[in-house]
Amino acid sequence: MRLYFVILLVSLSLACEKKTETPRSNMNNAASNQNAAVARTTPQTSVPVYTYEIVNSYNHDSDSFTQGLFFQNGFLYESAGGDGKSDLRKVDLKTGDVKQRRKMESKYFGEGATVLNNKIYQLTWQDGKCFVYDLNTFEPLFTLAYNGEGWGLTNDGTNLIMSDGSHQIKFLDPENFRVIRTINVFNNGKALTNLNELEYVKSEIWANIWHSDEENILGKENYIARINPADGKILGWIDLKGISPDDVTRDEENTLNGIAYDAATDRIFVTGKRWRRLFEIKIAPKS
Ligand SMILES: [Ca+2]
Repeated sequence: MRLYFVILLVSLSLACEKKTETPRSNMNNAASNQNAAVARTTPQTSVPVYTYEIVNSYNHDSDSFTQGLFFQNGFLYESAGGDGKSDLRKVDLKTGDVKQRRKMESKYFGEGATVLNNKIYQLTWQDGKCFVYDLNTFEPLFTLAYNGEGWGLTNDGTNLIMSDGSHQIKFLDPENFRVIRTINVFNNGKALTNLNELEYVKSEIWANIWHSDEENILGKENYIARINPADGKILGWIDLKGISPDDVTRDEENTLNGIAYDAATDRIFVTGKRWRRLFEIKIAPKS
């Protein structure tokens, strides 16, 4: 009788553990799991933490699995991921309406995107292809190839800057995707993996970190890392805790992802996967 009771207790506790495990979809996790644990660390005390203020809030397509975001000539551009649902879109900021769209072939999963010299570059997650389109017409111009996964993409006006789910960021020749140099991002000496959507903001690389809501760098918050493009050093953290709690809790894959900077007006926009809103924010040091 006692043995039966012990077995029952063990079974119950195993069942409970299983239930509390976080189930994850296969979206964007292939390159991350191996190193996911190393990102769980405490913040460097010397690295400043910034908080945010919402300046404006706009509609965002809650069906768009945001993987790439940038701003150009008054419009927002977005690369949406998802199997059979991926596309590239030009969006009216004020209304959230899609003004122009190019669907990807259903076999491709759209990832990071950026514009350089009037060409839009759009990564794919696991197909090793970067599609290049004319900024105005969305007509395909050529296709570039790379090894490994494609996650985030931005540029510094000369080179493309790409993340692949690891702690590395590569600078690439926009003509042929040749790797010009690579920087490694460490936090307290440990690789900061899962670098995701990117944005080049005033000579810094800003990076979303996939599932930063589950990591322990700033507690369980959503945050952006500010990275020095010269050496990969972390210059600061932007803590976006609570910016869109409803979207984040609606589905655990609705992570903060998407940073766009409008240099012409010095505005910063952020959103997330399948979020209902896109926010213009200002940041300030956290007291
Ligand atoms: Ca971006």
